[in-house]
Amino acid sequence: MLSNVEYTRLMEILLRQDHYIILLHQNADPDAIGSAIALKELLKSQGKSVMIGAETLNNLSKNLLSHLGDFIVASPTDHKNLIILDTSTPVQLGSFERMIEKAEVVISIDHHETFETNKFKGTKYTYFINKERTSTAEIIFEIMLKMREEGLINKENTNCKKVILAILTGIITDTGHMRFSDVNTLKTLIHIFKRGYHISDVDELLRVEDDHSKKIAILKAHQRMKLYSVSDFIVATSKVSSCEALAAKSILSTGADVAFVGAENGSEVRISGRAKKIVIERGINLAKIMSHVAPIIGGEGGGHKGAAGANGKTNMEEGLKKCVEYFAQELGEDKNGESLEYTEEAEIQDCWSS
Ligand SMILES: [Mn+2]
Repeated sequence: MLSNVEYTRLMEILLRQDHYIILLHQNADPDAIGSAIALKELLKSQGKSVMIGAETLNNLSKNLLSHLGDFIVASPTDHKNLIILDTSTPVQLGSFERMIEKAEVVISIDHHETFETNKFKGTKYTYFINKERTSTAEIIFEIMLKMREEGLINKENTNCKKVILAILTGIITDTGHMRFSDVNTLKTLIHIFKRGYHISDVDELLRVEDDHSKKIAILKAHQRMKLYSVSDFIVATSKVSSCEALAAKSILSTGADVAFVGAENGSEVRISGRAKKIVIERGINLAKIMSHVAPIIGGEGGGHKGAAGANGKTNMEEGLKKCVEYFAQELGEDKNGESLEYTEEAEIQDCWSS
């Protein structure tokens, strides 16, 4: 927890300057960008002008930034007052690192181990490091609570909803969707929930949309699926023009135990296989199956037990059939050296045709 002494010292320093840039580590995650958006809003409420700088953002952060209607700068500016968030070493700032040397004020707020405090000793550096916290966003939330107690938040010109959603997203992602949360995380969440917010409010922000062609490939893979029963497993095959690995993975999540998806593109044929853990535990190795199938499509194959592929030039249909055949063989050999019989399930009935 941020002690009252620490908070007072932090506010004293923060309120001294009028212009700030908040700097984040490269490939900034939602904890970094969420903390930055929230702190920017809080300082704006005190009449400060604040920018956010980050060399790159990850996809979730881009989502969060555009959803909350904020923006960043991606290259160094001539600001002299820096607030560095969620970043344990200056190198992680990328091109922004060079701003530190010319800076007059450097404030680091973080929950990581160190911000190379030995290297940066001097009056211009101030550190608020709380490695007990599961996210930087929680530290920013504490600052918000204390500012509110002191009447430092002007409700009229502060977008509280934006602050809360930014902080909530940071907490959820940095705790691995609560898996690494602790008592303090939950205490923070109780405050947030009491204000009428819930985790589902940021669900949408945490979803990165696949692009159109990927969605089509996955849906078509499902549409063209053939199903086979092999022993007690459901094997699915399908074909697409691209994204075969993604499609195979997606078919597993739909319910199949094993999926083989082929892609044919001019003179190129690729087959991707995916299998669930229960299948691998029965001694199946997809890499082995793919190396058998590869000559049929005129190429090479390999990979891992549960995720493998083959690249070739021709015969995709035949290749897919062989995948199922070899799978049945491998499964059968495991028991008595003979191939298992396998049956193709009837086509999925169209609800309107009967
Ligand atoms: Mn973090």
